[in-house]
Amino acid sequence: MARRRLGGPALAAALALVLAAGEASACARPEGWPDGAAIAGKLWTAWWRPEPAPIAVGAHFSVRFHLCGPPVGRVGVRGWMPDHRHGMNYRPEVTLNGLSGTAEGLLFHMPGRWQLILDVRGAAGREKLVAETAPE
Ligand SMILES: [Cu+2]
Repeated sequence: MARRRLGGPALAAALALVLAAGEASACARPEGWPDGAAIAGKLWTAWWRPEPAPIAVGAHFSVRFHLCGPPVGRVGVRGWMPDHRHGMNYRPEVTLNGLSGTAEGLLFHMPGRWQLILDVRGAAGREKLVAETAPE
């Protein structure tokens, strides 16, 4: 009977995947948040919520987010309408405080399907976290 040993780099990679999955699922909703949604990536998981909620067409809103994962150097936040292939007419300003942050000055100018995109960068890498949403 042939026996294969799982060891070395393969085992390390498998363990890293399991640990990453465990970390992502362990990313709890931030304390004090009444609601919010999570986007799970490979390196980071983000909780986010709009303020005010729900998002209204043609009205400015902010997005609060909290990330679980390795240290973050920069987070870009933008909106994208995949069906129309265009973004917003506004560039939000992001304030980052450790793994938490706020993006201000977002506006979805059309009804329909929008994606909220968090472009997260840190020493560990870069990841695009995409949430599906729609203004009411
Ligand atoms: Cu559009």
